[in-house]
Amino acid sequence: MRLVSILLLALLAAGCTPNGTLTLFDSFGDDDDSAGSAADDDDVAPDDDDDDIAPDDDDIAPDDDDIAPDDDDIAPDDDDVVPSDCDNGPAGETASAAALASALDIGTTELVSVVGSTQAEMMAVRTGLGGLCPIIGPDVALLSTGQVSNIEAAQDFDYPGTGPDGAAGDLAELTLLLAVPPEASSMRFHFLFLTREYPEWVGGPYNDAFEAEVDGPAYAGPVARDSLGEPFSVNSPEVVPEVGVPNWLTGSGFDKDGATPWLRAAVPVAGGETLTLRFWIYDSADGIFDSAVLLDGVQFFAEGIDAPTVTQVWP
Ligand SMILES: [Ca+2]
Ligand SMILES: [Ca+2]
Ligand SMILES: [Ca+2]
Ligand SMILES: [Ca+2]
Repeated sequence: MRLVSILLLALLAAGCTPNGTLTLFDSFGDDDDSAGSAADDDDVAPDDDDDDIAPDDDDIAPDDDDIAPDDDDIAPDDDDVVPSDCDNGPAGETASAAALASALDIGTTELVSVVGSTQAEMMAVRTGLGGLCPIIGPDVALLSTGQVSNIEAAQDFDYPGTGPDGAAGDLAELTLLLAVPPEASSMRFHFLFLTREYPEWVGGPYNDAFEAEVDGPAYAGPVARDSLGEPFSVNSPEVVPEVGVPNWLTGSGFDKDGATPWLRAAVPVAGGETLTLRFWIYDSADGIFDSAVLLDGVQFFAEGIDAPTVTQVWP
């Protein structure tokens, strides 16, 4: 049995304040700034080249930078993907399944019913986790294979006696019955998977996983699969220690571990029908080294798609 690793984090004050989280999303803006910096670097090049042709080439680079924001504008909700602020409110609070549905930005006309994990301490509504901010609206839903109150302290939690090595009990889930708007042809939701199994147990048996499935008339089956076609786990290529944003996991409790960027799953839906959307996350092989998932922004769109997709939306 593995030793429980209790990582006592010194929560950096900057990482727990709006300023700290602003830093992260300023960094999102900094991506554009970085591109601008690159253009600035290019600006140096033309001077070195001291001919007219090179500056013309460099003019192309800023134009490329302009294209990136334009791409973001293509998806109407991507404008919402850049919150201006995120306040890491009080940690340690659990929440009802209904509160989680609200954090998922599901309208009252769309929510038929919601059922959460039997372990309330494995679910929470958060306004942020460390420097990670919501994608849509002021808050996110959090599911954990441990106690949500201990996440930022990197304290793993095993629910003993509930199955082999306790693993069977370390399951958190949220099941939503949704009424699809009549004009909708696709549904999207956003997720960010974090696991303390990274990197020690890559390729090992402790592949905690986040899964999602939809059961509806237009599509029934798994959604939110990784690039290998598998549930998101420590073995997913998308689980990484860094995404190019400094200190992106600072204060989350997963500082020394790995996570995915914010990803967006899309799935075909049938307008006017109802569907079941289920999220669940679980420890594998034993109940320790917890994993968690942030869920946000369940939205319907008129745009039709042929099959489920996953797209990175941040950074
Ligand atoms: Ca939200
Ligand atoms: Ca780890
Ligand atoms: Ca685990
Ligand atoms: Ca656990």
